[in-house]
Amino acid sequence: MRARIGSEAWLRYETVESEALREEYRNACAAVAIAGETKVLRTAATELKEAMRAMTGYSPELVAARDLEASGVIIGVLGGGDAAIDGAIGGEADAIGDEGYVIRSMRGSAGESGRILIAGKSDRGALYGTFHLIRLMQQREPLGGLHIVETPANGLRMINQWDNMDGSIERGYAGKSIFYRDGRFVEDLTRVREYARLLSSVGINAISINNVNVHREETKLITTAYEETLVKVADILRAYGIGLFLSINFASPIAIGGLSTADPLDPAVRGWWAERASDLYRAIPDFGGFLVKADSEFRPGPFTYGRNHADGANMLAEALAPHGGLVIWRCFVYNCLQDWRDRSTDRARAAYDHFTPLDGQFADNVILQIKNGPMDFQVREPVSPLFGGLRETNQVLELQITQEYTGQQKHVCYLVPQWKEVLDFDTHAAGEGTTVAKIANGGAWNRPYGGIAAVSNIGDDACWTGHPLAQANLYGYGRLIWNPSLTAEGIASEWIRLSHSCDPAVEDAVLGILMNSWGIYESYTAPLGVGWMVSPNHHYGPNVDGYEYSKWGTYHFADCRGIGVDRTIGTGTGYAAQYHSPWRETYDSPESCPDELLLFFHHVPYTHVLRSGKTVIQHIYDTHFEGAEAAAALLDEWLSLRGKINEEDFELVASRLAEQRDHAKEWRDVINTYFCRKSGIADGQGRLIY
Ligand code: GCV
Repeated sequence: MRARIGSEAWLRYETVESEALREEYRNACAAVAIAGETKVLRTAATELKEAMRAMTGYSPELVAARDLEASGVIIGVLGGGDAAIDGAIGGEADAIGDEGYVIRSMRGSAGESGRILIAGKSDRGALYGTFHLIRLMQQREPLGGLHIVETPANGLRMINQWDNMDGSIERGYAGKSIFYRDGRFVEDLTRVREYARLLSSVGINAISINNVNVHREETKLITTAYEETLVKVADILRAYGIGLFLSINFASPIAIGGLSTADPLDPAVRGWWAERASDLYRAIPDFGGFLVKADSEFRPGPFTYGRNHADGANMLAEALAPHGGLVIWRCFVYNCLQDWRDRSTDRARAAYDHFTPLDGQFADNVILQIKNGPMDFQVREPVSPLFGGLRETNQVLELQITQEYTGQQKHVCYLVPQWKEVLDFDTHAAGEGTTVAKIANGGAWNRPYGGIAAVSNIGDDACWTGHPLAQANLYGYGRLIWNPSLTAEGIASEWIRLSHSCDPAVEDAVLGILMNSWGIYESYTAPLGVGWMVSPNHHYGPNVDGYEYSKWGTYHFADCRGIGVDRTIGTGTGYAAQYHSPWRETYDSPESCPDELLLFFHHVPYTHVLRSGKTVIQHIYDTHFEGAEAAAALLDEWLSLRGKINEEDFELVASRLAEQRDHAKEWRDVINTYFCRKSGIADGQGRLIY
């Protein structure tokens, strides 16, 4: 078992064990040609050459398409001047969209293995096709008779970095930023290039490289002060088909522009943003646009000037439109300081209440970015009702790969099953079948833009993600948003084979750990959808009343009689009414509300009997005991893989799982003790802890 090389993650190219298969790959990829001359096509050819060299010991020659002998691989774009590529796409041009691809094996004459054509309508498509071919070889698949047609389900497939220029990462659990250190860009951008490879290999096509909380120095990223390095970063990303975005500070005209206002309707402010946009596009002609957190968690925004979100977003959109840029405006807006005695104000309602009245008022190049749930990336939340509330506005779904509330990459928590539930959720906004997947990709309402963005989980840590198993979340994110109909199991298995081993024993064991991990994490942390029982600010560890805004807001309302937040239409905050039928009725009644969300929607006595037949208090006790036991079993499962996983990953995962086992016990004891005291009800089996 060889050690991990640097930062390869799932682009791990172990030598193919079977001589016959090595030979097959060498013949199939005897030479590599690109049809057309673009940076991205060159990247594709170089990637394939490198993968071949590492897996077969043979480095295919790079030749012009016209010089390719009978066998080899041609990578190209439709209309790029190569008849074979045009032929390979044939009638499938519509099916592959702008960024999809066709891979086809063409039979050679006797004794020759023939050609493999990787064809896209764009060079990005051809690059994604090349990574697909490499994936097949990493999984030891035969290359004969290929006819693969793929197209991404989402136009925008984005990563958001929450990196600060001092090198820290907000909610980062894997070391320091790979982009910045000590107030400036890092000199050596090698890691940025390696990251671009990883992202591109799973189809990511956009990235914002600074935190949405834009601090003083980062505000200057849109000026010429950082132009030289930004151009270098954009070049690196472009070669992998990834567009560069920046998070901006809405108050920039004041902070760095010498203006006395940032009022979006002020002509001087509009002119200032237009100039910044022109400067950026002069340096980076394919610059993607701005990501904006405004009037949220104390960040500046249009409210200061009596304007609304549409006024703010449209002002930026006007500056970017002449250059083809986008404004991605986040909907994570709520009143942090609401009065806890006022039970009608509800953070969960906020995004819907703020944004649905503005539907149809946003410019065509504005996209609203909506978190998956109405609160903030808890282990369990309902899907944000805002997805069913907008018809005339571009939307993207925001997910969080970094595990802020799901174990901070010390606990294993494979999030793809959670994301699949979100994508599959049927909002019923336009009748049955209006899933979040269809709304996010723009299909439900025929919107020009759509897609998915997620907060990254990487840092400069050797394995990228702190916990080696957390790589599966980054990989899974890319694969799932490319094709939401892939299964969570299928994606996990693929990741295991690429990153660790094709040994079925390894695949079975790691798959079991990953697939059970979300449920296990949920069972020993906050119960039944209530969320938030974390320590203030850093959000790690059990603390029932600890969350920093608990003293102001509706979080769990546990008292001696019961627990949960009444979000019903009749007696509660009315949040349930933000859903279309049948969800509105389903959530509104404790009888029909799914158990796992009961406390999100209802305040019930501890003795309330769940649909499972257990009382709430018994459920809390039991799941916390079971969860802690299951967490301990994860470690035993992993230890059975000694010798089958490379030593470095083996030891690191083992130590993380040991920490998880201990921490799960702490969660169990803190939560169960709290509720035992609060409710005065002992566990039915007498399992009191203190
Ligand atoms: C970047 C949560 C996190 C913040 C984060 C915020 C957001 O509140 O705790 O760290 O800020 O979400 O998504 O803007």
